Amino acid sequence: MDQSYQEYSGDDLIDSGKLFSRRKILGGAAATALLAGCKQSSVRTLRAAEFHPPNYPTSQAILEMGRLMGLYSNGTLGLKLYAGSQLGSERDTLELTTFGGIDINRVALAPLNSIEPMTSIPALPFIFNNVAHMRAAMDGAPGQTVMTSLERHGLIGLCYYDSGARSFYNTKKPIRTPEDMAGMKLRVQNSDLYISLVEALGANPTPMPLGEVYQSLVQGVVDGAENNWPSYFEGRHFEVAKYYSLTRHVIAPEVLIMSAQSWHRLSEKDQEIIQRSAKESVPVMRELWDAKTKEAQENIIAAKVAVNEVDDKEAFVERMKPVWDEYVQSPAQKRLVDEIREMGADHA
Ligand code: GTR
Repeated sequence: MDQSYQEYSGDDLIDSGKLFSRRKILGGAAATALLAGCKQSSVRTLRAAEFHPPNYPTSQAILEMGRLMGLYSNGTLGLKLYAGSQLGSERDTLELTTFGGIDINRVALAPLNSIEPMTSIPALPFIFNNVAHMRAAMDGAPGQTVMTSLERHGLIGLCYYDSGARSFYNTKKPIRTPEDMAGMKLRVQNSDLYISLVEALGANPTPMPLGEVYQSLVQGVVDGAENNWPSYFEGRHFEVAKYYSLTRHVIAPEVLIMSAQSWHRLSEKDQEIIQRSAKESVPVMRELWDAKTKEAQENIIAAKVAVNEVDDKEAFVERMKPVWDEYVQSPAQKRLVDEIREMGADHA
């Protein structure tokens, strides 16, 4: 991979457990530099934001996309990646993206949930049977429907990246049944859907940015959180919260979006190159993701984290009925749910 596209500022704090706090240190200065704009030249350099560190699969996939953009445009299109949350939380960068301050952004569906109700559907608990089901649905018509829904918010969907399955972890005890979660204080992403999900399980949700979770676990502000293997590992949360219970309650993808303002400034040819490069970065991302998940699992198990399966997945599924009722309301949402469910038959 051509590292010349990798223009983040280098000193990633990967071992410190403070990785996700980087924004507090660099955010202001980096954002000012960013908004001051790039130098005029014959190369159009798009600014991309990524919360995760430079070595994370999503960051590497965005860099691959930049490499492909350079290749297909004979060097007239470039990409500058601001990885490691230099530009702020996903919520902050999303706002910047909608008005064109950031061109390309990789976000989870959670921060989009409050903006566009269709994005809640792939984030519904237990909607996908497994990762293969999620990949098939999001690569197909359901994924396209969700992307199209973003356009009315000034966002162009480029492609989906994997995010594995999210499970609960905490500092107290293994979670085997929903009853084990009663009264637990759990960090959630800033999304009403996640708040409802945790409440339906009898626990107390605390929305906060990912960058604050490590300290909050240390200080007992929260008892736990939920995430996939790589984020539980990269954020060093496993050092503090030693119980990881495989609820696999959400298998939502992440999405690479582009500011519609930036998009409409490009020629049709450049738009095609960007679209093609994004699509071609997906298999690269998936390979890196699978490897990262394996690495995270091995390290977490070696660190003597107590990993457990839940007693009965159906008991958790059962509790999610009110969440579905609350977040699946419009006919378009219902159609999307049906379409995704139908595809599940091939991925039982
Ligand atoms: C990670 C995901 C991030 C963010 C984070 C969180 O798995 O890659 O985009 O959603 O979880 O929990 O805030």
